[in-house]
Amino acid sequence: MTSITRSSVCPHDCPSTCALEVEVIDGARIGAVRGAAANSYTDGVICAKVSRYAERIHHPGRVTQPLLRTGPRGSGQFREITWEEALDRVAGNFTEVAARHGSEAVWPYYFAGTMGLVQRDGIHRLRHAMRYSRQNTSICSMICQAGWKAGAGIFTGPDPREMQHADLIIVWGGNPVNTQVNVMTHISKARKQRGARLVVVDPYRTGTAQAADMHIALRPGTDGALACAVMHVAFRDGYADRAYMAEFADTPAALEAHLASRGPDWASAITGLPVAQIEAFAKLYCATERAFIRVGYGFSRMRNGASNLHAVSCLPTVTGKWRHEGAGAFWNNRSIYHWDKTLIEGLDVCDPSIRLMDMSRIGAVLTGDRRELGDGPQVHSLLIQNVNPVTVAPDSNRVLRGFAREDLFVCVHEQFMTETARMADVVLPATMFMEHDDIYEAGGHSHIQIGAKLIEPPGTCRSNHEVLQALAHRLGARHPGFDMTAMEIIDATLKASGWPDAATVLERRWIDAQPSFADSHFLNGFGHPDRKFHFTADWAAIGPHHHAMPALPDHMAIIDESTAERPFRLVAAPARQFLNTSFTELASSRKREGRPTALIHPDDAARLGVVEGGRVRLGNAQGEVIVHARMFDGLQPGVVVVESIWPHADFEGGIGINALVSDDPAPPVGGAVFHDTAVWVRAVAAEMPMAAE
Ligand SMILES: Nc1nc2c(c(=O)[nH]1)N[C@H]1C(S)=C(S)[C@@H](COP(=O)(O)OP(=O)(O)OC[C@H]3O[C@@H](n4cnc5c(=O)[nH]c(N)nc54)[C@H](O)[C@@H]3O)O[C@H]1N2
Ligand SMILES: Nc1nc2c(c(=O)[nH]1)N[C@H]1C(S)=C(S)[C@@H](COP(=O)(O)OP(=O)(O)OC[C@H]3O[C@@H](n4cnc5c(=O)[nH]c(N)nc54)[C@H](O)[C@@H]3O)O[C@H]1N2
Ligand code: SF4
Ligand SMILES: [Mo]
Repeated sequence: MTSITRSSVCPHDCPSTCALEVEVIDGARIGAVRGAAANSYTDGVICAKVSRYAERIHHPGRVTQPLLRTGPRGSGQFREITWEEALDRVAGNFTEVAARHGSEAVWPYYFAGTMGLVQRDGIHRLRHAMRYSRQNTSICSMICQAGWKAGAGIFTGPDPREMQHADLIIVWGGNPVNTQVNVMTHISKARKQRGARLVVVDPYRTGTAQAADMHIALRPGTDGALACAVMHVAFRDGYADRAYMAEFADTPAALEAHLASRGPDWASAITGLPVAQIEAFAKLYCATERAFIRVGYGFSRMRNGASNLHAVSCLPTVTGKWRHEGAGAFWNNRSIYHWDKTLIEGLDVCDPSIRLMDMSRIGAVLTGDRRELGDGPQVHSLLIQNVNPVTVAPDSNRVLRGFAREDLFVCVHEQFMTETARMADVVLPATMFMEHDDIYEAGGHSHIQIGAKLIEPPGTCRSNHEVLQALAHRLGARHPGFDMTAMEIIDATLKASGWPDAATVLERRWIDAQPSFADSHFLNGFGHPDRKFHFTADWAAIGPHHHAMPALPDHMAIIDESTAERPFRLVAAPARQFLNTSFTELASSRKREGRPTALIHPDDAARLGVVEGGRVRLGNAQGEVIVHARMFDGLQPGVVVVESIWPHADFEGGIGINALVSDDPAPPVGGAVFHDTAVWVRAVAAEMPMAAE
């Protein structure tokens, strides 16, 4: 047996984009997977689920041959067919549907199951070349983007590695212990070396909150109110940096006047937090020069999420903290890479007049909602890569009704028989990241990396790029990108974007694209044309649904507020051992997660007759879900948490948590409101609690 260590990059949808060291055995199999110690962000640490990657890549359940549906849709009955037949069927359907209904009746649908730019985004090249319907890619970060852009105007910020130089770190609406473990690495350094304090703002006591010095367990969807109160205290108690604001902010006087009526008393009533805790938090923040706010995605998944995120991003501007090392706020670095994506995405053949539909509303799209379809044709054909919408998209019952349509043709290119693949007419087997070439940027740090193919895939798996090439050939789609290998596209894209070529990046292992201290701390100004940070958000410039949005930071009262009939606010936050629905196929991850579980406050449980381990039904107008209850006092009464995303099949009743989540698009540009749901909770009566698995 020979074993060598090769470099790779974690492709999963996680801001950490870890630099990996992979043991390759006999050139054919994967052994241990470790974090690269030499990468200053990864710092030798990766999450447990990826360290067990051999279990995923060599899993006996992988799809390895093209499959054709033979039974009723969703029955799981398929037979193996050749690639020739599979591709002919898919291309044949698309050609026929486009001829009969127009090209917009075909909807290529994708997301970030892999974050590699070539394999993830290449589907746009086929879309644009064929004039197929466009996709508003809203499901994950659209709401954050809108909120951050409104204030800072550009997607960068202080180097996340600077957290080690902070005296206070605030993890706001994120749970890095579960979702991006490397953040904890850098926080730990600050705590060890500087005695830094950690504050976590999260509706429930997550693993991250458990590790914190202060946990602010607010009601979901009320971060705008909390941020306003902190800024009110800054103005009230002399911590507002007026000189900084005079130079770097648009409307400080208007903000101060507006906040006068938004103090801790006002925020306490909205957030459910004690006034004393709000005061203590505000004081700690204001009085600490090196205060670093790590902005998570979680608190944006609300109808008022963009407004709340903007409010939080105002804090370091009011207090002038951006100027200091280890201080400011950081959400995402996507602006620093300045990619030229013409070749990857076929931007040169994109016609912006082609219909754009919201991916988070795929249930609405497939059931004929004219708000998405406009006056265009119904969607008759789907090509799906790197996403599992049957399980992950809002309003699962509607999504399932849409996928059940007999007149819909569905092609799913997948690694596993996901619940979406089960609904397909044709399933194509996909490679995993160590079986193809790709290039990666990082949202949560600043490195560009190439992950090269390390081993051959099982069976006849093909990469996304190869499938797109083969379909383009059959459909007559023309673009230079279809005639190049993935590595040729990587090389050309690097050069067109002003970076070193692929050979250089491979040799150096990564390029650190972090801007200078001055630029990332906005010492030369922010991303708007006036170079100022905007307290007064121009929502109309960001998206069409801006009418109800407050220009200045506020509590925007449009969340799915609890009522007498639906007295609980549900948060459906990510589980530690799964990554969205990836890793739900691993026995090891499933065992560690246990089973779908509702965390419920003991006072609520007592009132409802819910017992530890007992079954509870959660519901609203959209559906009902059954899970097991766990007593948990790390949240406010009236809040319930179900960690996700278990497949529907793991729920008694066969329908999972996203049945309860609404597909209302969040203002101003859309985005799914996964943690903004009011539900009722009932004990499932007259049945004995079942033992934990
Ligand atoms: N293990 C694991 N890792 C993952 C994922 C996964 O599913 N599992 N998913 C990946 C993906 S796609 C993404 S986008 C990232 C997301 O990673 P994060 O940025 O961590 O965002 P979320 O996971 O959506 O939610 C994080 C936290 O937000 C909290 N939250 C919910 N509502 C509110 C609120 O109103 N206010 C505040 N302050 N907090 C709130 C939730 O309780 C949760 O603890 O993680 C990635 N990493
Ligand atoms: N309840 C609830 N629902 C949520 C969320 C939540 O917090 N709570 N989070 C939401 C968020 S933030 C997101 S981003 C979405 C994510 O939802 P998804 O995008 O569906 O999640 P993933 O599991 O990351 O990836 C989807 C699929 O991509 C496949 N895949 C990976 N690499 C490749 C490849 O190279 N080629 C092909 N063809 N397939 C590949 C994987 O096998 C996997 O099945 O879920 C959303 N849904
Ligand atoms: S922390 Fe995120 S990027 Fe790093 S190995 Fe785990 S899933 Fe991949
Ligand atoms: Mo995401």
